[in-house]
Amino acid sequence: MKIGIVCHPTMGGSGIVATELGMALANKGHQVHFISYQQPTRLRLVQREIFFHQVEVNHYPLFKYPPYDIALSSKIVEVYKQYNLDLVHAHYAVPHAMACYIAKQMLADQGHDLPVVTTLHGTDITLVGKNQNYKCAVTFGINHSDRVTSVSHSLKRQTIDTFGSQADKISVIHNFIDHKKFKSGDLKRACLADDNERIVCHVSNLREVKQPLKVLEIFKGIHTHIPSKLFIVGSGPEHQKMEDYVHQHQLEQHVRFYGETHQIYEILKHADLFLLPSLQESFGLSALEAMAAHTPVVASDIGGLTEVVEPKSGFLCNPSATECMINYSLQILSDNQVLNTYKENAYANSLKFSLENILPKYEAVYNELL
Ligand code: GMT
Repeated sequence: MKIGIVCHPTMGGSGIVATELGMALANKGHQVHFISYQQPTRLRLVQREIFFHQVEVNHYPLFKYPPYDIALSSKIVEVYKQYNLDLVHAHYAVPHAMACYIAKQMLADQGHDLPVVTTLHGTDITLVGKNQNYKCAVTFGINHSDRVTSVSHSLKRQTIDTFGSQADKISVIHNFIDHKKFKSGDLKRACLADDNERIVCHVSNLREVKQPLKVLEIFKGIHTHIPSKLFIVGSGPEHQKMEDYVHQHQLEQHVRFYGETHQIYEILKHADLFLLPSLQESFGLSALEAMAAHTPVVASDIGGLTEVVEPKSGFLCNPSATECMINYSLQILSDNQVLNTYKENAYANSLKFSLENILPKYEAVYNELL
């Protein structure tokens, strides 16, 4: 198949899923065309069947907001015609579902049919999409996609509740992980922490919705009882507040900020615990990545996390329940045998979301449209 993938290219779950999906499809022999304003962060282009098409936006003094969506639609049309695409797959409804619809209509005008699949990732529904400024357009984009997939049952329910979408229009396809990624890398644990220390980890784009300051509070509670280090991977608007907290509580020797590193799998491989106290999380890809690296998870009991983190591979608490998260963390970290059991369970749980299990579900959706 010849598949166009439209995604947000920078760090963020939806772009990562789109990129990993595209690369996996190319590995299976499909031709994949990424269309975005920048090359997706995790995309490796050195493969015959992977193409990247950059959307250029012209700046003109008249435009306070350069019209990206129109440029994107035009680029989709151009790529469709040049490569004879079988379909286009939009990741994150805003603005991609609408841009794909416009491309579909432009092509229809010229006698072509471009099937559109839209995957809903989370904040495109729960935060941005339901905002009154976008809601009407997002509803339209979802309703006019040929197929819609959602990364969790929880997100599907929220989409139906918020946008009145038809239940049978949305297929749940959970996010996935390529377990082979954890087999490479030679970073030694001794480079990260002392033998007697536990390693706690958090990966996100450090926005308020992830409660990164709560991560620090929980870590402080853990560290009072068990010598440990906290590794923060990612960057975002809450970063400075986190640095201030670390300074105020004299945690400089114990908390390390790695920024947007590509060594995320190597770091996760050595972690003993992953914290994700988010206020909203339609899936929680970072929690799945942690579990695939044998790292148990303490997270919020909300959204898709309840589908991803099964009992025995971690604990879920109310997002505001700091003490609950500290206590469960201590329960996992206090005893080597308990920790090892949780590590094995976390890995076993992650296998349900393996690339091998999930990829055929996307291919089945595509096949229905051909
Ligand atoms: O919130 C983020 O980290 C970014 C956002 C995105 O779309 O890039 O993530 C959403 O999509 C991810 C991939 O499907 C999910 O794993 C995240 O749970 C989801 N984030 C939220 O729902 C807050």
